[in-house]
Amino acid sequence: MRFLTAGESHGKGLTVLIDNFPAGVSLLPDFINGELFRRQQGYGRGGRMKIEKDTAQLMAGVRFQTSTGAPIALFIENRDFKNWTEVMSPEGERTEAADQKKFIRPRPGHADLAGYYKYGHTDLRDVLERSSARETAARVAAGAVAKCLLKALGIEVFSHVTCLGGVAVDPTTLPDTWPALQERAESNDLRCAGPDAVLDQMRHTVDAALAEGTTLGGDIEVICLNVPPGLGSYVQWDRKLDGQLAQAVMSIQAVKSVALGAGEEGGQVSGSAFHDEIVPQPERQTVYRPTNRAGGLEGGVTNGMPVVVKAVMKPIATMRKALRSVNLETGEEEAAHFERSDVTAVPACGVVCEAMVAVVLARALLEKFGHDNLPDIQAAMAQYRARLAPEPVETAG
Ligand code: EPS
Repeated sequence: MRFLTAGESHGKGLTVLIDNFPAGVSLLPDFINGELFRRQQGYGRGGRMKIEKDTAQLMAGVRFQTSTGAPIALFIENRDFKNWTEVMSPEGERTEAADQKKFIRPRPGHADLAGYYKYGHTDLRDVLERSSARETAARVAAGAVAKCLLKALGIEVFSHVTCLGGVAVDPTTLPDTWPALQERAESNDLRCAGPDAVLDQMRHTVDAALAEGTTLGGDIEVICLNVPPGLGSYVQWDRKLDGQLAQAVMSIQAVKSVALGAGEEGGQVSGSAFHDEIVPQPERQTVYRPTNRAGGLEGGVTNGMPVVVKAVMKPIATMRKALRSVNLETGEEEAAHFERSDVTAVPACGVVCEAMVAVVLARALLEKFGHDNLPDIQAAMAQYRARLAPEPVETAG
């Protein structure tokens, strides 16, 4: 299974094509649109989200809310396009309006300068439009389709924000069960499971950044429950699932760092402190892992513990208080380009991370259990799980 996206931030819309998705999976439009809605929320979003109301039109590969095994196509309209028709028209000639929206002062941290070098664009709008995080709506639609498959196989994926603009949640204050953590994160506009005081501090920090004309990044944790052991492989570098997860999450706009479990601490502690011991659980004739610092993967293979992926999103590169840049036509120093943007999109980025993780897990499951139709996949998975039974006990940590 793979997916591709097409579409510009202020173009007609976003197209998603999902190939090699099995038949027989229930794909409810309300669920897909609910995922798109989740991505549009979040404290610190800018004016654009008041214009858009993302909905995915199911264009192909789905009949009566069930996948047919044919390629799936979805389309998400950009409502804002009606304000940009003269600037973004694929069919018309270049207009004066397009020239007015042209910019040549690359934003540090954005793809502007790199895209200028690579594609030879003389109007950096041609870079901005495709590199924009608007494209993440398409990823979330693909992720929603992947989640439908995961759900049919009993696997759950959710996320929470653990730090925003330097305001970090003390992990000891988080709810102590996964359902409680998920519920707490879904209940607020920061998608954060920390206490109210921390949420207030985060909102205050966002307000201050808005006033100052700057932007904020943050940290996200994605958790996947009931993932069977044995997805991915250690036998070849490109089959390692940890590497595939890292690539998928790192490819999200503005993500600059990805870790699995406690991976970032690995350089600071000894092996005795880092690794998750394997202890017998005789009453269930299986093993128990008292900790999950590996984040559910050892050797690039899932080990039966929750898969935990951590991502860091850098602050958004479009800032009212612009950094130094260069006018690419004159070569003179000028402030970087600014146009309407978000102060932060970290809560939304959590939903995008879930989507990318869901796609990678779905792909790994299909590789292991077959691609054709859901009942066959479920039967293959049940047989595998029966061979392993009883499986390792999932820990909470
Ligand atoms: C983005 C800039 C803003 C964001 C946009 C990503 O858009 P605009 O320039 O139209 O205000 O709102 O995000 C989305 C449209 C979205 O759906 O997430 C950018 O330059 O990356």
